[in-house]
Amino acid sequence: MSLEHLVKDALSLEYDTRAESDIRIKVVGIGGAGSNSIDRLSRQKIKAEMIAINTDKAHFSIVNAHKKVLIGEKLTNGHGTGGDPSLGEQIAQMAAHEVFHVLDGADIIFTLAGLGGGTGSGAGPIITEVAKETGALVVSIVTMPFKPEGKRRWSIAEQSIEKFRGSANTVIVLDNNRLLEYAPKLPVKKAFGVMDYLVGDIIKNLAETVTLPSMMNIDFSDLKAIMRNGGTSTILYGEGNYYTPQDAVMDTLNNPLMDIDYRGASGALIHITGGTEMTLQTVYRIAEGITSGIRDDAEVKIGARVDGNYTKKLKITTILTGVHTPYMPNRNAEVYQDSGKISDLISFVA
Ligand SMILES: Nc1nc2c(ncn2[C@@H]2O[C@H](COP(=O)(O)OP(=O)(O)OP(=O)(O)O)[C@@H](O)[C@H]2O)c(=O)[nH]1
Ligand SMILES: [Mg+2]
Repeated sequence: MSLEHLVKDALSLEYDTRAESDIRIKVVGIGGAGSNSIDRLSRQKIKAEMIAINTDKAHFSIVNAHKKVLIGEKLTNGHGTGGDPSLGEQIAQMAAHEVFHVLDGADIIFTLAGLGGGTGSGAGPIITEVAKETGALVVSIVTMPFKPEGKRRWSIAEQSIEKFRGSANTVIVLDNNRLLEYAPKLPVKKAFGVMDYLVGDIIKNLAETVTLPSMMNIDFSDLKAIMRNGGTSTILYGEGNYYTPQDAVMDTLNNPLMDIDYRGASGALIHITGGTEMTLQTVYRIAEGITSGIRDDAEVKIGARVDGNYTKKLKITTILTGVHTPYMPNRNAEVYQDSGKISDLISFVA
């Protein structure tokens, strides 16, 4: 029996497009790097309130944001913490009340910080805790410093991740060093720009799949289910040609933005952007390819969006939750020892 007529009739029906949902999103950048991220994100047309919180008054003059909140002025005279996370922590505790009022009223709050300094690393986890107290789902996105910045910064960053883990629902860790491997010739400022663009893109994808009608939506409750106890997470990113999706899947699995073994991941949020030619079958095949690389019992949600700029192209971003990270030995999900090749795992993707 052919379904040709059924499919044709069904497709000719006009459905009401889903109304935009009223999920409220706030994105909060903490410290210098966090505020720079907010500035760059402000240009990406994300449907969210953009807030920069910093101890460094002068830095605000180069930052675009809906709100700028200076904290700790009495202690630092508006000059930053000079790389002292315990000062950053103390300042955030003193400002908690004010920060609560700025953050209150959102369904999802993203807190962003570059780790290694005093404000993002010290104040970041406290502000994230305050965000949680407002009742919102809180996802922190933090970046590890560049290795040449020195061991001290790296160790501040490691300690800070632990604290973020204690306060956020999910902490997405990205490593600036990975970025240099993929784009070694970029000057540092441009490399930061690429990382921030990716962070913005992830937030934008998530915001759009939960708020705008998509080819395949992720409901806010789905997002919550995966992110509520996401632990440490990271992002895989890949792109490719629509007609060879296996290459895009391979690219994605080969591009974790943190040095991790992700095969033990407990959850995956896969987001696919493609042109108008994109079919559900391709979306599912891609998702299958990605999830074949992780645990069978992992919770998986898929979102897909058609974007006119992606004709014949594909972009895949995947948030993997509950991953093992070398930054926090002995504190994580089981480590997978299996050393099977990724290419074997995804060979069935057409
Ligand atoms: N993603 C991104 N990371 C940055 C940027 N600028 C600096 N970083 C990284 O973020 C780390 C923390 O630096 P800052 O954000 O300047 O420090 P801070 O949190 O303001 O702390 P103090 O100035 O010491 O109070 C650095 O070690 C860099 O690795 C940026 O524009 N974007
Ligand atoms: Mg600073």
